[in-house]
Amino acid sequence: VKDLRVRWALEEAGFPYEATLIDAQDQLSDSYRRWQPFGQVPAYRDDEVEMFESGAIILYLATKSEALAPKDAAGRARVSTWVMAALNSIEPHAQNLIRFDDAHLDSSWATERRTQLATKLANRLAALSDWLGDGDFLEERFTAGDLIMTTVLRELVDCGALAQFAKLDEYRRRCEARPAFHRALEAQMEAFRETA
Ligand SMILES: N[C@@H](CCC(=O)N[C@@H](CS)C(=O)NCC(=O)O)C(=O)O
Repeated sequence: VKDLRVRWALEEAGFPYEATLIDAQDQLSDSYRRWQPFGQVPAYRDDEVEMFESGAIILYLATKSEALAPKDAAGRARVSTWVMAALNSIEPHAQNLIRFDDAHLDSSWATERRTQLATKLANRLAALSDWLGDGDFLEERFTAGDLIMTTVLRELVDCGALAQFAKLDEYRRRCEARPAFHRALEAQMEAFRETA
């Protein structure tokens, strides 16, 4: 669930936060729809802003903390670029393949279509891997761009799409090894355990 992105960014920044879980009824309520028009999570608010869309929330938090983005305009522009690249250029292809696999279609047409989707995704992942090269992060240091990219790559672990991209998988693991990620994941899992 994409609240992990927001929790992780808040942990990297060292900003304390409170999470409120919503249920199916809240999701449909007028008051929640005024906050998140599609009834989805995450949504975020603080003393200054009320927001939805995980990418927008992360970009907002990045303006508040150098842990997420450099202060200079050029460095910030690179962070926005990578956040949008993760969400617009990689995630749609990842989701196409994941949704297709979820449908468990069993026909020769399905096999052909899966190959097409997997190839499109692999082309994007190959380009990303080329960019990364032997670097640790997408730019010189960890930023919100790596944070979002890692959450997108995580979606691909189960379908095996990362198997042929060892550097990307190492990159994902490197980012997930950050203490802030562990705290965020633990907090998310704790919320699930409490409401299970
Ligand atoms: N583009 C949105 C997508 C949010 C999203 O997909 N949320 C999922 C959980 S990860 C959700 O609320 N699903 C329930 C629904 O769509 O009704 C974002 O990044 O915040």
